[in-house]
Amino acid sequence: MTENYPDLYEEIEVDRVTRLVEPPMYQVFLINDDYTPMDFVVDILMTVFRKSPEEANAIMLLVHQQGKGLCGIYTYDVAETKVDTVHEVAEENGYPLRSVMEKNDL
Ligand code: TYC
Repeated sequence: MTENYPDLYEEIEVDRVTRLVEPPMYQVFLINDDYTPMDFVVDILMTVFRKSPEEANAIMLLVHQQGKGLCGIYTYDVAETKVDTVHEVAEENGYPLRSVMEKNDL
């Protein structure tokens, strides 16, 4: 079929290869501050980042002690939504909690 349409074959092949390329991934971090309550951060980690209570507590303590901690690695759109959700929920509750995303260059 496509042997009669070499251009079409090439397009299909390019499309197939393009789809196999993995999308760039983004690390999402929480940033420590002096005002957001620990329980609130644990809650964010469970609800926004789908962590277990134990994982959420461990990440919160790491952020509290080291200033910054990894919460997950996602595609651009998902990472951006996580960051926006953290800021929205924090603002609604009057806390200065910040989240940042960084391209994961491996
Ligand atoms: N440092 C905060 C406190 O002592 C807790 C905290 C942890 C805040 C992690 C932000 O991303 C954060 N209440």
